[in-house]
Amino acid sequence: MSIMLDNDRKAQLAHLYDEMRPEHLYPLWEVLAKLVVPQPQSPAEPAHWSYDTIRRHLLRSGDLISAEEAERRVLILENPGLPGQSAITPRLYAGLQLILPGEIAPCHRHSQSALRFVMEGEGAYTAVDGEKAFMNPFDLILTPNGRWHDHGHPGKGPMIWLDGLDIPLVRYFDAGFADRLEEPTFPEQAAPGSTRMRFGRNMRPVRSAAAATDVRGVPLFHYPYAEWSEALAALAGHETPDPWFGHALEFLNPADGGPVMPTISAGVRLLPAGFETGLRRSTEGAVHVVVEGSGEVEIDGETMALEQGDIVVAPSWSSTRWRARKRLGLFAYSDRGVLEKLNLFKESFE
Ligand code: 1HN
Repeated sequence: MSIMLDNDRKAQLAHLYDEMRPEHLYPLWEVLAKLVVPQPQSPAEPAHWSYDTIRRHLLRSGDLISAEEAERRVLILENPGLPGQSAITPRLYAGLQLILPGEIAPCHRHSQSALRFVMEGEGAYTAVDGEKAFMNPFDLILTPNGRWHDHGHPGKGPMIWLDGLDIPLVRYFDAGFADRLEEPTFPEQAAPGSTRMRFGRNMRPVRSAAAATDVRGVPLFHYPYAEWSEALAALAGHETPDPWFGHALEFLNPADGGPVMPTISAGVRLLPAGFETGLRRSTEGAVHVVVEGSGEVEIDGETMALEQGDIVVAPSWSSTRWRARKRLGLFAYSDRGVLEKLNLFKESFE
């Protein structure tokens, strides 16, 4: 409290506080300045994980525990400013998942929404309500909330992907439910690729059973690298890069033109070799993955080197600048869609 009080009033107030505490009453004027800050002061810190380091530890865990035993064999990327919270930002979770040939990760569903961004391997799938999406490097796959999902790996070699979920956000809303299917895998409901045929080309089915399927407003769940990289490369050949984003595209939910899921937005960008962005801040907390190339990122004055597969988190209102040494391809997911819906999205450019 910044107002000046004489000792007598201070003592009387302290006495009042003592008597109020058992009644669960607390004076706002003692905490107001902490509650209403002039700008965001995220408890999350900017942080960087090298893919080689994560991969080494993840493969070691693969020697010690099976995907089925673990339910999901995942190493959580824990923000150093949020210890014990299984959070990479105050609203988002990130983890790296490993599945080995012959393994399955059993079927379950929950209120949390998830995206998978494939880091390496091929031949594994995620099944969403019984439709398999076979995964290739840098594919984006969604498991929107409430949908049954299991993973399996009939192919060869380790398969690693990034899981991005809204776990801290759902925890904050006290809105989490989950259940396990009795069977380890959901019965096959549709041929792989069926949903992409219907919704993956900016079109939607007319008068078929699929048009009426309850998919809770998020029909499409597979955005292959082969398609998004082609779109981004074409764009890069035709426009001058934006000073802060380079060439950038957001993945859309074809049903409403909004973010891929209500709680998670996702996009990709390409910075030409030698390109340096301006400084940008925003209230979105974002997790970035290096898809190709190398360079560095400066977050709140701290410079971090970037190689393929590296993962970086830029918390709300951190000041971020990217530098591409070789042509730099990035994937990112964030809570931007949530902030926009709540009229809390704000950004500034320098
Ligand atoms: C989950 O369901 C998956 O389905 C991965 O692969 C990570 C982290 C927390 C809660 C649920 C998955 C998860 C998760």
